[in-house]
Amino acid sequence: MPATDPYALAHDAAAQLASLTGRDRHDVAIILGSGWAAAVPELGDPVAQISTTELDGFSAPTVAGHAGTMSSFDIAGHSVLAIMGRVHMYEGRSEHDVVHPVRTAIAAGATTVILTNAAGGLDPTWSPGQAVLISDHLNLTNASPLSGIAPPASAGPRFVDLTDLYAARLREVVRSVEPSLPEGIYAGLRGPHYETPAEIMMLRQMGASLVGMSTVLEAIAARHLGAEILGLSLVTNLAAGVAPAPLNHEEVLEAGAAAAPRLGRLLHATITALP
Ligand code: 8IG
Repeated sequence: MPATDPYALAHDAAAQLASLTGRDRHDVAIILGSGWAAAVPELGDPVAQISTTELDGFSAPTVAGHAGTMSSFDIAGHSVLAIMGRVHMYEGRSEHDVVHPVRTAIAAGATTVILTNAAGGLDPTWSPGQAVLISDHLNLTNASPLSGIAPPASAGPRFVDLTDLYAARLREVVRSVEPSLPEGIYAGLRGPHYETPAEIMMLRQMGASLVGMSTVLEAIAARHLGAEILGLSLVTNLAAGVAPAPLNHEEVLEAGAAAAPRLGRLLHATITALP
């Protein structure tokens, strides 16, 4: 029987990951968002590859563009775990389900967590295909992965500080390989509907320049467990009212597929530049 305590479940999944991949630990984890799958071949030849459903606590994702696989790579002395198959609260999953991949990766040893996503852009000067460093977030999901069952003593206290959540140090590493990348504040909403133009106007006034349906809960859970976080958005559409045309999911997938190889090279170069 899989554990019901989410922290114990992540430890069990990490032990299964180690035995299935033959690797004791991973030190960098990348969560690949929708559209980012095509970035993976740029990371090199995987040392091991498993289906996430082989691990406790993972169930099959339901959204096109989110296949459930984990691939292990060696990049410049780092053991890197690339996780595809994010789940979202709009699929009816709990906040604990949403952050389970991140908790598993950290239980497997990851001290650096790279969270990627596809997002709507609120800056009218951006076009689809623009990559943006996340500098901070607005958690508008009305949820926290630290609610409910108390974290074990081995984790930090649940009243966790979120200053410098998206590490300035890691943003500098990325900019050392790609100086032109802009940064922005990511607003995380539950979705799955996109926003109204009035809501986008509100988010702009709140300081957001990116909007999406993931990342924020994973960032909180990763910080809670002491990992350093890098957030990268791929703008695949301009948000409602910013662009003249209505939004659709196929467009998002197409923009992701077109940009992903370049982003894969960016990830590879960034990990290579990590100390
Ligand atoms: I890709 O415009 C992508 N994901 N909420 N709004 C929200 N999520 C998104 C959007 C968007 N684009």
